[in-house]
Amino acid sequence: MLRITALAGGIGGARFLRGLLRAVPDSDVTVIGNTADDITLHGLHISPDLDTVMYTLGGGIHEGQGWGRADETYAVKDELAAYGAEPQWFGLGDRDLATHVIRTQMLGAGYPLSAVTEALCDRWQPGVRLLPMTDDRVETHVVVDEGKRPRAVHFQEWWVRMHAKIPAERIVLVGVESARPAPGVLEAIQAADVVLLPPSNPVVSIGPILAVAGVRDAVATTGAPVVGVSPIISGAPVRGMADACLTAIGVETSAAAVAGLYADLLDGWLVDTSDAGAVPTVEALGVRCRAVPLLMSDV
Ligand code: FO1
Repeated sequence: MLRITALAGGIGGARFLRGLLRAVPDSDVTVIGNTADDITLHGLHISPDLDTVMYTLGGGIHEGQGWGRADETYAVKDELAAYGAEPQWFGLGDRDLATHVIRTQMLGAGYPLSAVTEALCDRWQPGVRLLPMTDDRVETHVVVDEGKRPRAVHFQEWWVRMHAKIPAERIVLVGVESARPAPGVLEAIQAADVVLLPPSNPVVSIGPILAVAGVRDAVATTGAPVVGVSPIISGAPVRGMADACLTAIGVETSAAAVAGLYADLLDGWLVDTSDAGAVPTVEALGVRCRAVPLLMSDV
C-alpha cells in the first residue's frame, strides 16, 4: 500500500488529488490542508481550502467555481443582505452554510479543527485522510496601501472583494509563530513513501503549511522522495491569482521560480511541456525536472 502525503491548498490542489486517487486507487493518501485562508463571518468559522478538498473529493463541489457546493441556493445570503449584514462580498450558499454551522458548533464545544474535519469527512468520504495543517488559529492577512496609509485586510477580502487588484505590500501569516502541527501531520510526512506538492498557490496555500513549526523540517528530512507540480504554466497561474501573490514576495511568476521556493525540499519538479526551457534552470538547483503536460482539463 503506497503511502502518499500531499500538502494542498484549494482548487488546483483538490483537482490534482482527484486525478491522483484515480491514478493510484489502492494508495493510502493523507492530505495536509491549508487553514490560513480560514475566516469567521456571520459568526461562522469557514475553512475554504479544507472544504474545497472535502467537497471536490467527496463529490459535492461546484465544479465550475472549484469552491462551494453544487446545486447551491442563496436564500440565507439574500436574507442577510436584506438585514444589511456585512460582509456581502463573500458568497455563502445555503448548503455550504450547514458545513460552517457544524464546524462552528463543534469548535464551540471544544473540539479541535482536526476532529471537526474528521467528523465532516465522515459524511463526505473524500477517500483521503484530510488533516488541517494546525489546530491553532493562523490567518493570512494582506497589507495594502490604498493611498491614505497601509492597512491589513484579511486574505479573503483582498482575494474576493479586491480580486487581488490592489498590490499586496506584504503578506502576513497572523498567528503562525505559535501554531503547532495538528495531530498526525508530522507523522504523515515522516511515514510517507512519497510526499507531493500539488499545483496549489505557493504563497498563500503551500507556504503557510510549510511555515507551521516543524513541517518544513519534516519535509526536508523525510526519507521519502518529495515531488512537486508547477502551479504556473507558460508564465501564468492556471486560475486564481498566484501571480499577484508571487509579486508580493518579490518572486517571478514562472515554473522555475516557484521551484526555487521549494528547492531545499524537492527531489523532483514537474513543469508543463510549454515550460521545457525551464528544465535546465531547475536541474541547476539540484532538483530533477521533467516537462510533461500539466494542464488538468478533466479527471
Ligand atoms: N471565492 C470568490 O471568489 N467569491 C466568493 O464569494 C467566495 C465564497 C466562498 C465561500 C466558501 C468557500 O469555502 C470559498 C469561497 N470562495 C469564494 C473561494 C475562496 O476565496 C477560495 O477558495 C480560497 O480561499 C482561495 O483558494
